[in-house]
Amino acid sequence: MKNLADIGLIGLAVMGENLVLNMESKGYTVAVYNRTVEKVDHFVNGRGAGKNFIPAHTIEDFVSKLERPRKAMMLVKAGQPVDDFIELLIPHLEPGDIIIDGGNSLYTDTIRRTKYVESKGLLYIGTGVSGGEEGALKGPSMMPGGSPEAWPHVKDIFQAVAAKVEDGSPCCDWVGENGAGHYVKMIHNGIEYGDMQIINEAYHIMKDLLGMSADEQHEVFKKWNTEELDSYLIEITRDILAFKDEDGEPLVEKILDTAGQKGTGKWTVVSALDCGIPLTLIGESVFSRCLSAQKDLRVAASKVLRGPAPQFEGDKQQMIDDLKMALYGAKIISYAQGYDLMMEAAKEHNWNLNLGGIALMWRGGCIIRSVFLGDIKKAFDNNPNLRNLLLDPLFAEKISAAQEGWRRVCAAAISNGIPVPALSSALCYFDGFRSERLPANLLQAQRDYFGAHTYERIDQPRGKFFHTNWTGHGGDTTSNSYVV
Ligand code: 2AM
Repeated sequence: MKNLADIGLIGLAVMGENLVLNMESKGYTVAVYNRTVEKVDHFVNGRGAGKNFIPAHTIEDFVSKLERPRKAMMLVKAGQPVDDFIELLIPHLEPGDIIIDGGNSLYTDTIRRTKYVESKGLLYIGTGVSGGEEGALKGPSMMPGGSPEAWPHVKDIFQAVAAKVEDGSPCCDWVGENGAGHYVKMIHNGIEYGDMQIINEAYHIMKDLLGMSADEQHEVFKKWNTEELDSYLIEITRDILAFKDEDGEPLVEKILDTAGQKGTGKWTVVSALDCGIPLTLIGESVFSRCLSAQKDLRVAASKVLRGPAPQFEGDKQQMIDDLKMALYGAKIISYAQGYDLMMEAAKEHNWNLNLGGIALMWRGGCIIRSVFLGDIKKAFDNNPNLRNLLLDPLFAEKISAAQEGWRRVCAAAISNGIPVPALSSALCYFDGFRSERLPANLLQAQRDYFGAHTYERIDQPRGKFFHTNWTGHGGDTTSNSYVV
């Protein structure tokens, strides 16, 4: 075993243990440290026994075991513990050494920390790590951002441990400056909310409108997983639907219908609101979880509020095929919206985002991994300046082909009283996005009427503003000349 480690890791919880076992299995020597120091010995004498791990019992000891430039990675609880470890590490590091945060940090914290660590002459990386415990061990998706000079020093290690797609490409590449890696990880989680929500809506329709059993639904998901919807989330849904409780009944039907959330979906939507980007599908997905959590209120409401009793009279197989199209169309919208947000955030934060690379990073190893992401990578390879995914010729053709069935699904759900907030709002977005003219002319008139907010005219150059005295008794003062 080498005397010095290629990289060191602080934080031996399950994710940390699995990630270092993964690194070691790729030929790297790893120094390990943990706040509760007994865990270090427990690990090196347990799962790490006989392997190339160097145990450290103090931070000073840990740093002294690292090869230069030192790479000190943390996988600790997000928040204050990350700042605390940065403070503990800094006095022992030298210029050019690298601090890496692989936890679930909020990107604004990573922006702040990058600036701070760089001000001390050191380099910083904040990396999203997705794929859970199993991913950490067998190959996660990794999304690193931070100080660009740090990337060449960790590239080989990160790409060695990351998941690989069929052609061997690693699901890890440089994302961009400061908080870009953690931002992209946050968007990944938001997209995960959306992918899950549209699958849930399809399940709801199969169950309550088409009257399908869990076994029948299982068969549909099984087939879908061999086609263009092939993805991890379709795969696990297939398996969940087949899973029986002890009494032989589907377990899924015995689970209480109140969704939890840890906040990453919410933060994605908050960022979309801040950036002014219509991220409608993910927004609806977050709100759907909120509505599901109001269980007691819904139970009370169900006793007083009536809607149509679902009744399906069409061709069942046609509706199942339509559902696939609805999922596919909505998925294109969700990713188009997610990319739109990433592009806007990149502008605001001055990130040189690697857009095609992001699709490849999500292609394997993480929760949203899917065949679909390969097409997104191709779209950005074909046109690195693609302004919106819906303008890519392939996606434009695919969404166009999906819309007929997708519209039938939404119409059937709405007329039968089955909520499809994500599928339908995505369709509304599609119709809005492809509209040369929206009714916002009336909106501008209303704003000008009550608040003298002014408007532009279609027969005058952009940037020239008008105000009308709509009632005949308002003045000529516009809201540009006074602040209410
Ligand atoms: P522990 O084993 O000493 O609890 C995941 O919880 C990881 O984050 C663990 O390695 C845990 O260390 C560490 N962690 C949690 N809270 C911490 C804190 N306040 N300070 C330092 N490390 C912490």
